[in-house]
Amino acid sequence: MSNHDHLHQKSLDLLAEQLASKGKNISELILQVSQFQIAVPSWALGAGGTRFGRFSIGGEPRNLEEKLDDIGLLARLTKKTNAVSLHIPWDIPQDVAAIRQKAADLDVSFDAMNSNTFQDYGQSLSYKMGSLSNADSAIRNQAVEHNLQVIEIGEKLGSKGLTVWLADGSNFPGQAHIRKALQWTGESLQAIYSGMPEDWKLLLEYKPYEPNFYHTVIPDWGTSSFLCRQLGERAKVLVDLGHHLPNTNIEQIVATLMHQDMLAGFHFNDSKYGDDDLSTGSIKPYQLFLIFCELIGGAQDGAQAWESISWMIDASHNTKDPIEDLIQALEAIAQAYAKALLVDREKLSQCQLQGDVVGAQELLQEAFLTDVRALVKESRIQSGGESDPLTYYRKEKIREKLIAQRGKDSHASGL
Ligand SMILES: [Mn+2]
Repeated sequence: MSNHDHLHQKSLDLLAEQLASKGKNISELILQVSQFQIAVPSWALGAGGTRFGRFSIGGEPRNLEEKLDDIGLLARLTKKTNAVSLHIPWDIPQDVAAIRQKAADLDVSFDAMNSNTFQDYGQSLSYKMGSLSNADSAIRNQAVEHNLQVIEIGEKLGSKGLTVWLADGSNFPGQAHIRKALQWTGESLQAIYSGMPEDWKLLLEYKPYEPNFYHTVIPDWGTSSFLCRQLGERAKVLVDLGHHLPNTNIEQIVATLMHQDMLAGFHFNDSKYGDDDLSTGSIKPYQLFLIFCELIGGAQDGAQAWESISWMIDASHNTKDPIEDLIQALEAIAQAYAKALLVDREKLSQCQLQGDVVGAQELLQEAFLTDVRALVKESRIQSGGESDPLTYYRKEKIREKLIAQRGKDSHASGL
């Protein structure tokens, strides 16, 4: 046993003893953490950009096959992801059977599909003035058709969901008819929903602003929720952590949506100011923990089934190696989840009943301040992953190898 392994075992034993004294079984927790898997979107594998430009990191995946290779690598190292979320038109498979086979060989499945009507890519009518909400019905129809094509591609790959994020809105007062834009969006979504297979779900994302800065057609969870209710029970609200105004209580939104069985899933990232798309857990780890507390509580209380919720990372930035960033994000999510599992929910309920504010805070802090890194590491080792994925990635010089294979100036398509 190396010194490193020895220290890990000691940390794990100590944590097991600490948790046992509070009535928690570490083996069960390890299993729960191992089972929790988070999808990775195809666009997170290349360097992102800002409106000022983009810096290549080299060795970026040049096509869908290479994107699958990168996800397969992440899956193998971390054992925390087992699915990829594709973005159409960039990820249209040329040979569906070959792509399905490659994904199966890598133990990667296809998570929810993503349509794109937030920019033009050679289609006949422009989305400059909106897509599903456009005042011109021909443009709305084209956008609906695009979503139906995305569903068709997803069906062939075995996906079970469609994520819709609309950039639609307006930049100046008077530019759009706010009520009509909402009405048209509802009708367009209805046409898309009707074209979805029976076992699919529609995940409807919201965002307060950007790229439009005066009004956004679906700015918040309430608007998304009411549109979903018009569609049917397989349409639910998708929460992207970065899609909130500063200081919004996201854990409350999660609790409210779960209370109504209306939470479709999550897009994980972190934010300092807006939709910053920073690495999950890099700015507000306590908020992430509190969100997981609501998720676990909602599932345990029977408000909404844990299995009905989709999990995905949605981050993009232009400074880090994207694979290293995803390793960090997957680790941060697993840590927040593990910590939230430690909360003594029965005691918390007692505190709430008795009005013991201090006791309630202590219970949450105690769980949050527990060092669960050995637990998360052990779950990865037991699942067959690398004990320290980041160290392995650097030691094996994987980015250097990818640059040698794919070139210094390779560009990942997707955003
Ligand atoms: Mn998102």
